Amino acid sequence: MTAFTTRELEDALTRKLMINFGKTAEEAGETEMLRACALVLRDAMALRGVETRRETRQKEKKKVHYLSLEFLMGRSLQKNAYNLGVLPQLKEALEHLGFQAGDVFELEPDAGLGNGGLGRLAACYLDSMSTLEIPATGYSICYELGIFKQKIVEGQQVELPDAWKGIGSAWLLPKPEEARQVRFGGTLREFWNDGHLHIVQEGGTTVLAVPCDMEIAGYNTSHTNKLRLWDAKSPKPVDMSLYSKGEYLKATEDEAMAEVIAKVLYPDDNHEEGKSLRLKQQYFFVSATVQSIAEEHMAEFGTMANFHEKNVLQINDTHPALVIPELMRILLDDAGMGWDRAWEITTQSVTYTNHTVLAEALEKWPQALFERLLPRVWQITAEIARRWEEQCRAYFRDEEKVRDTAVVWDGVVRMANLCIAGGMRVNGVSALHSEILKNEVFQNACAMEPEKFTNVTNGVDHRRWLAEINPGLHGLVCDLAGGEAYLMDPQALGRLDAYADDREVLRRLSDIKRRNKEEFAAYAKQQQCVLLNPDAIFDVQVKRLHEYKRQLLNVLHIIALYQRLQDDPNAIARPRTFLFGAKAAPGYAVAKRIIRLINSLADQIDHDPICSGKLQVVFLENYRVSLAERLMPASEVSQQISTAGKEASGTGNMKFMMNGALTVGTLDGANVEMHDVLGDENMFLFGLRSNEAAALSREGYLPQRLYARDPVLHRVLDALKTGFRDGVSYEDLYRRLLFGDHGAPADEYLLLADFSAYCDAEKRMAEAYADPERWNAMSLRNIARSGVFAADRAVAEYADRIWHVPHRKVR
Ligand code: 26W
Repeated sequence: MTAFTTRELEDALTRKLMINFGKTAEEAGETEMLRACALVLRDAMALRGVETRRETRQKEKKKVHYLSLEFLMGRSLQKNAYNLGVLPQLKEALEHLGFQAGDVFELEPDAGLGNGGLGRLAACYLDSMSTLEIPATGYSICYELGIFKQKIVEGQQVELPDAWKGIGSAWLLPKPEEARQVRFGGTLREFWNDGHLHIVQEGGTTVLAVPCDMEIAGYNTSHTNKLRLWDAKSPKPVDMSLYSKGEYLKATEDEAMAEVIAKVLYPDDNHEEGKSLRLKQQYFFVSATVQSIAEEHMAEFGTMANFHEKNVLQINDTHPALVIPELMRILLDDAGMGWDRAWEITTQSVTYTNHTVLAEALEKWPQALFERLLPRVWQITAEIARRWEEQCRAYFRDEEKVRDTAVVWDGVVRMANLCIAGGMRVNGVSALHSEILKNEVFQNACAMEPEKFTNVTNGVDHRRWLAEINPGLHGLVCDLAGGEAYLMDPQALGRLDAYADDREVLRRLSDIKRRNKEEFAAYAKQQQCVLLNPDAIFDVQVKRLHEYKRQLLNVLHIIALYQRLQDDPNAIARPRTFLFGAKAAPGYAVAKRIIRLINSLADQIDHDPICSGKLQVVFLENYRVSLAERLMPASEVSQQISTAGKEASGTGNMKFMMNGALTVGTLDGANVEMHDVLGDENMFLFGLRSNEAAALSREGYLPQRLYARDPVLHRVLDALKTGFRDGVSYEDLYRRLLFGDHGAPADEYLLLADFSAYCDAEKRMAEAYADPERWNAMSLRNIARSGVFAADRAVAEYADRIWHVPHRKVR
């Protein structure tokens, strides 16, 4: 391994500054220094990447291709330096050259190429795949604009564009020589030649896909994978021919269409819009990816017959589902295979992970749009659908079930069913979620092919989410759990369990948390001009804003606390600070109203002297990876309160746990498995179980009765109607809960049903906090038992049970 010394880094940085910016270190600014750091590390990783790929080729290793429309990478400088083992040297080199390392790191924009959980999961898995020495590549779109930047103006969310590439592009290596053409529209012409039916697509438009590669270094290994981001360009030469034919308008139209494809990440999380540009994005990135994988395979093996033995294509939710017909197209039209052989190879190459059960997130495309945009892929999809339907009909002999499992029905293409038909495995992301997939959402398909369905519970990169962001806690873990071994063996965290009654250890743990809270308070003051009280319990809910995640339930409870304080100013023994961070999809009006409500309530409490030093609500602007990295180490309570059955897994819950926060939560997603290792005594569970919640929704639920019967709830809901000192009424939310609107049933996510149980859980939590020794012991056990939620464990499971690729061992 080429580990740099401080001196070597200083020299390399100095040279980079001169070569790229024509400046000495004294003349250079922080931004130039940041870029120089990125370029120096990129060079080192590129060399390792070449070596990794050479060895992969030479040993003919099987490769994993991880396709995702989202990779929420966050910042890379500290991470890469850490994985390369040069973080201390880099910091020192920067200081020697007259820079503050922290200030330089802070300038790096987040690569926000994702919405939330699904995108961040992909980023954590890239780290683990490199660290476990699995030959793997991630594929996505090189969006010009990532997830929008959120500003709060007069309590409301305003979206600003996130042009991250100005500095962020320093990590990217564009490879224009490896560009691929992706074709849209046109018509098909069929002809016979040499006894074969040939099909060619004529006319339409072509878009150039230019790869921009980002190297992904593993920890404690020289194994380096890459993330390949496709940029969309107009193929100028082709368009010039249109010009000469006089089709000026068409030529410019095509150019505009080409470049708009990679313009922006769709900011909708768990809500499918059915927009044609989104389908173009999906096919653009899928086609470029499959072409590049197939070409590389052909170059190496000269045949596609063994493609499935040397490649596995993992698709992150249904967004890249077009890989199935696209791989078929290449096997049929380019490799000249027959249907059955092509189908066998495809279905042994593709594997699908589902990340949501929300009906509105299930991707469906109008057949007419599909057919017009992707004529050949449509033909193949229709044939896949026809054969699958035949198979289902023969198996079920029940038209209702045939309809349910169909890939194409009533002029609609259903992507999840396409993935089930064309994939070798289908998995959910937590035990409960996978059970719901098998027994409910995909019940019929699962009856037909039960062996296809499995579970791999999510995990998070514990090197980033513990060691890197929480150096104090990392130090404690090293002292108690056998040094840095846990970095490669997350289950070693379990050794902390033995210290749960060691007062000295618990005191250290509590000091670390205290210092982290103070640091976060200083950051919040500097960023947002809010004064956080480090003596208060830091009670945190950060995640995308969605009704099923029930930020509104959290708010209802805070209003109840506030009203109690009005009646009795001594009602709260322990000061409490409730922190929220959440982006709402720009078109999700109710979510935006909830953000405004949080800000109205925060303002009310802020201006009420009774609350001073006792109760505080803060909405943290622009929640993103780099903010989460500062917040997790300072958090004490983790709010994971989704309606049971709705949150596929959650991964924030794991990050909080690793950093010693205690969970107030429902038995949903991976909270169930957290409960398995923690027991009732180390978390604060409450509320309906998923079967109970489903039954209640099914059997007709009457929130108005709860409103009539529970005086606390009654008063809280009335406060929504009245509003707060800013004069904004939230009668719309009040009505939505009690009466429903726009076809949504009253209180669809059962907030009122869980309200009193939630208040009780919060009360138990506050009582536990009042006993610091008990609290710190619980916190320590949370950290100790979080090893199972490391991404290394999850990726090893994928490798063993789904991808069938060897890997470096983790425990
Ligand atoms: C088509 C629009 C759309 C966009 C994004 C639909 C669905 C999505 C994602 C699947 C939403 C998502 O991020 N799901 C989250 O995935 C995480 C990783 O598995 C889970 O931990 C979360 O529970 C799940 O909500």
